[in-house]
Amino acid sequence: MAGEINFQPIPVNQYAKTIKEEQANFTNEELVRIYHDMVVIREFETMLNLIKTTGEYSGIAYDHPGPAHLSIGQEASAVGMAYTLTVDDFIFGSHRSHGEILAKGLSAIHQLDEPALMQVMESFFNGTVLKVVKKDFDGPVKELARRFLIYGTLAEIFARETGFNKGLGGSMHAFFTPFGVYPNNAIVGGSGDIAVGAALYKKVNRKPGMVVANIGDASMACGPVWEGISFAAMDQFTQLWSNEMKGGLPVIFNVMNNQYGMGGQTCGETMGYGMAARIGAGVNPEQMHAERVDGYNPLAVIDAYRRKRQLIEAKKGPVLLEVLTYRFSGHSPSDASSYRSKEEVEAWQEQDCIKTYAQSLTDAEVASSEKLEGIWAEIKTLMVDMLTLAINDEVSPRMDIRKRPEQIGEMIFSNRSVEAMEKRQPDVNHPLAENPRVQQIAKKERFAFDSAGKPFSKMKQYQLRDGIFEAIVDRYYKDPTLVAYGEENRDWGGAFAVYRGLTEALPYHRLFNSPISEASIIGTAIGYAMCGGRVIPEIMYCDFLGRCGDEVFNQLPKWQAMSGNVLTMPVVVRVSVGSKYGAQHSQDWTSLVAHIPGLKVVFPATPYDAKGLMNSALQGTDPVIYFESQRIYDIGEQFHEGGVPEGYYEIPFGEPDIKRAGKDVTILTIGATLYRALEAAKILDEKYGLSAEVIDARSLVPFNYEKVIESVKKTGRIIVSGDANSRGSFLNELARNITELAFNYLDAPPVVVGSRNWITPAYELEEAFFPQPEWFIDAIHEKIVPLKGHVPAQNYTDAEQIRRAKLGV
Ligand SMILES: Cc1ncc(C[n+]2csc(CCOP(=O)(O)OP(=O)(O)O)c2C)c(N)n1
Ligand SMILES: [Mg+2]
Repeated sequence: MAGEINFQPIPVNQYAKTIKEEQANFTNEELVRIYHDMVVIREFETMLNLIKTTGEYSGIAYDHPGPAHLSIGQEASAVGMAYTLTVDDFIFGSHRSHGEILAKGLSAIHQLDEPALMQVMESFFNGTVLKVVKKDFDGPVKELARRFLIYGTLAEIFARETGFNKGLGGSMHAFFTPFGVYPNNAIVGGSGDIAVGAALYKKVNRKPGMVVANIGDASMACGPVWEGISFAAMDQFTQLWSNEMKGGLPVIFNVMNNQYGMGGQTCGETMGYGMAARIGAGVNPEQMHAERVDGYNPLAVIDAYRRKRQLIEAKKGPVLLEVLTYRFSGHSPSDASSYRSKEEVEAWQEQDCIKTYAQSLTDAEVASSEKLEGIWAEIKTLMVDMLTLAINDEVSPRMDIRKRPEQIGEMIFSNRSVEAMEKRQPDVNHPLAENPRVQQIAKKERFAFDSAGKPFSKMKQYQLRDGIFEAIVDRYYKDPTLVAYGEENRDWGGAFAVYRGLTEALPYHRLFNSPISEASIIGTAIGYAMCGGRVIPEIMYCDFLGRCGDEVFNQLPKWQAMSGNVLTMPVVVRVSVGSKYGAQHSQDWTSLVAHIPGLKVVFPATPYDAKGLMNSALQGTDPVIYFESQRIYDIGEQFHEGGVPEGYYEIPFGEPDIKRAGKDVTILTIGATLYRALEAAKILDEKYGLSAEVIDARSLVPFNYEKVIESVKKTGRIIVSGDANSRGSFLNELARNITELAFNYLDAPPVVVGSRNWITPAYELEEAFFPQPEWFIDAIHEKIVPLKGHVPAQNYTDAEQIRRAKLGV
């Protein structure tokens, strides 16, 4: 049917109240407080700027080699954003968020009463930060808290252990959750999807407050921002989620539009939207309630937040707010700002938000200029005091990595065992026993073979997908915070029928379909976990990991340590390794994630292991990449005597498992290759009289080498195999470590039998690509011990190895 889409006007700088008019909404004290908070930010960053550019502040010399991305000029936008937010409202930010930390912190200090503030300060890192700022200070609690905020942030920037994140976050990532300040992100746009996950957490778990994603104008071109917006704007929140869950996500995308990326102008030079608020028009019928406000007037921003909060509380989020501002500081103190004219900067300085606001206060006789100057002078003294403390190596030491060299290593994982992230009744649709899938599984054979050793039919066998399902459904009934989502997770039954039955068991808000948006699937899961929830995001095919590269490589693994262990990250990412669908749907990228510090990586190949490892993953508090192979979703349990237990059990991460005992050669496998290795073992036994011990790695990270070394001690020979293409793979990592650790027991160097360094070809050609049983025999013959009468089909000679490497294939 012919028609047209109609858009609503998007308000631009509509605020026009005078201070006199605003005196109806603010006390004079509050109006002065706004000035105070802006000056705190200005002075804090002026101090950093001077330290970076001249090496001193107020006669105090200091060398800070790390970053200091300053927002001098933007103070009104930060204070306006934070002023009305409560401690239950969370903010996320960017690489340039010192101002937001301070503004939100000062807002929290203003709102919390003295006992609550003391409680926060006393409990944070057992009072370590408090101890520093309390010494020789006997002023009021609110002032103590202000010292605490400024010092904690500054010490963090200077990488001191007394900083808010033990010095592991630093300038671009500092945050302080007790005041509702959540991670700031050095990856431009990184908060775009993470913040949405925090809003999802609040909604699903009925937590008060909303979430603000503070992002730069240049981040409007970033994938995670678009994907976060798309996720937040899904119609299902209003159309499919029911009862109290019905309604939009409580999230505001706050674009701090200072009109520049690093040097590129986002208005025209590097973008085409003109005004960032325009973007809202295309997203949903509500146009995200988009609006541009004057970020040079704190009262205009506060006014917008008061109005937008009503929308959020009426469950009409998401909201897009463009806060127009300007920073006098370049990208960093070393930026000479050659891309903008002196006249432009000066014109904005003329309008300086602090100067203009101060003028309006004195004009309206809210405060005298002497009073305002006095406030500034007092803040300067405060900065001098906090700087003095923060650079004093005795009161503000760095982590003593000489004394405790493993300290950072100890912070990479939280390694906790937590049944439920919160104690309360989980939302479920029926008792587990009534679930159709549970009833169907009850009729299955939990061991693949009958008493005569004959396999049951595939339909009858309890399959690997059943093992994953059992662990997940069990956790759903234990942990009320658990949610799972991804593409086709709900009515489809999950992409590979793993979730069949979950739809009946769970309301929409605990299991739902996401947009086809891998960055937001993982990014929102990260935000969800940061706030205290447990989550299973799913990536339908391993090959799609590239679409969430930043989230998987930069965000998920790092925040536990970067937070100084303030955060945990109970995120179990299910990743399915494809088969049959060619080059973009069949890659095994275990090696990519195993390379990244901070991720645990497992790849079960049997139903027993699948259930036990999933139970461990879901009992833990660390990010886990849980690989599944589409080749074996329907495989039955062939190894664990008595079959897969019905009850709960855990398989510890990192423990390889001997699937076939032998004495002549060890074959260590990752994932579904196990079954090809077992076929090879059979051939070796029957044709060549060699007994192979087959070990299933099960985990990649962590990994305990002891069992493998024990095996090599016995066999003196080892093949390492998996479906990853061999160059740069984890298979090589295993081989190298085994060489080192078992050198004295080896008769030949460990041999890697991986996939070829090619594209994965069509299913019909796969046997030329993935390790086949005969490849093991060929490799043994060529590299380990000649097998009598064997004529290899694969070329495992050294010359061939060199030739392939030369060609890069
Ligand atoms: C993914 C990514 N790309 C590039 C950079 C380098 N970089 C740091 S800040 C910046 C400009 C960001 O501009 P904007 O989002 O407008 O924030 P602003 O710096 O103006 O506050 C760039 C390109 C980065 N940190 N992350
Ligand atoms: Mg910018």
